[in-house]
Amino acid sequence: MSDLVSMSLEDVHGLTTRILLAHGVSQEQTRAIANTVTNAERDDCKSHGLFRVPGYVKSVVSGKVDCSAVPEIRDLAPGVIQVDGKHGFSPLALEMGRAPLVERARSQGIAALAIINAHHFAALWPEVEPLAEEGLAAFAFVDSFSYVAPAGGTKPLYGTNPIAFAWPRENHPPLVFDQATSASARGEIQIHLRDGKPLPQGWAIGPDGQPTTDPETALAGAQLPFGGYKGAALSLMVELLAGALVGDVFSFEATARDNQDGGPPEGGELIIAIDPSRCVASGKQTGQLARAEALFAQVLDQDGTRLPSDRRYQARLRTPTEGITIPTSLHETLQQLIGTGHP
Ligand code: NDP
Ligand code: PYC
Repeated sequence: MSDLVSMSLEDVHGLTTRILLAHGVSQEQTRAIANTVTNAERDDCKSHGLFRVPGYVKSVVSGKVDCSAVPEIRDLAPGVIQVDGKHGFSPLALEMGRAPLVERARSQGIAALAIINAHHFAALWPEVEPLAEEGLAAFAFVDSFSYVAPAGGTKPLYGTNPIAFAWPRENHPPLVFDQATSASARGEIQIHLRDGKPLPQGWAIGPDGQPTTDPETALAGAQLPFGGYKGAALSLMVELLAGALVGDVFSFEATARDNQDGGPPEGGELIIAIDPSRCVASGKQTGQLARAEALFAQVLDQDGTRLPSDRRYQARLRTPTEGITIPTSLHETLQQLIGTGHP
């Protein structure tokens, strides 16, 4: 039997939907998660696609997440909107906050969306790419569980805390980067464990504080920030923005209050959107987007380069017709989740 199962994107969406509905997740939460999972598979983001569905289910079965939650939007200031996820999953909260954020960024020049009380288990580019499609530059920050040692330390404290950024382009999809502030996402280590592969050097240390390439030892120990103290400083910043600033938890607090069901952490998130046309004096437009294109051209002029997000966009061209593959073991797990309604 092949180690891989082929699926169309429609299959991905349908399977995710059936599993979540079978576990009592509301129609609206299900739709938003199924879109997020399908888009991750479409863009070949394997650590945050179907791989995450068993975790979503675990958090429903354990009662950690309110799978019928209806997020609530609050107006905190002319340029600040809050969406309270009401202890549900984050994709619906994000979806509900997007249009008001765009409207405020256009009217104020810059605006922020603070999401609180939401369980985030996804890639971060879906936060910013649609904003750049609306002509805005955007940042997003989210914290998670304590996985990463601070620079010089050996015990997990920070989350893997990704940062995403998007820039609008004319005649191209947006430029987007989305990266953990750790040397790797947690999901990448879990996938190495599943696939029986050693980790690259520099991703983690074991509980004894010594470097390790063994995924199991790494998961029991601590992940390392990327680039030493520089990545650690960015991770600290994410804790402050997605935790303290929006009035939600730090990663170590999310860990302390979690029930260890293997599902997503609950916490906060900050998204900032900026309207480029409001950042220069009227009548003094500098052709910001055209200038950016000149920079991108210089990057691409050098052999061996590519722009961040190009790999995803290449996958996006391919997968609607060619479909995707997942490991047979994951496919079996997912099939069981429809049949039994249990993880
Ligand atoms: P990667 O290191 O795989 O990629 C980071 C970024 O660098 C991407 O935008 C990628 O673009 C770009 N990139 C990669 N190679 C090149 C290159 N040669 N030239 C230019 N750009 C390049 O991501 P991570 O492992 O850090 O994170 C993986 C995912 O995990 C992310 O989506 C992140 O949001 C998610 N995550 C989620 C967390 C959460 O709490 N929800 C926590 C941590 C991570 P491209 O995509 O096109 O390859
Ligand atoms: O892959 O590091 C990760 C992660 C944490 C929460 C969701 N994904």
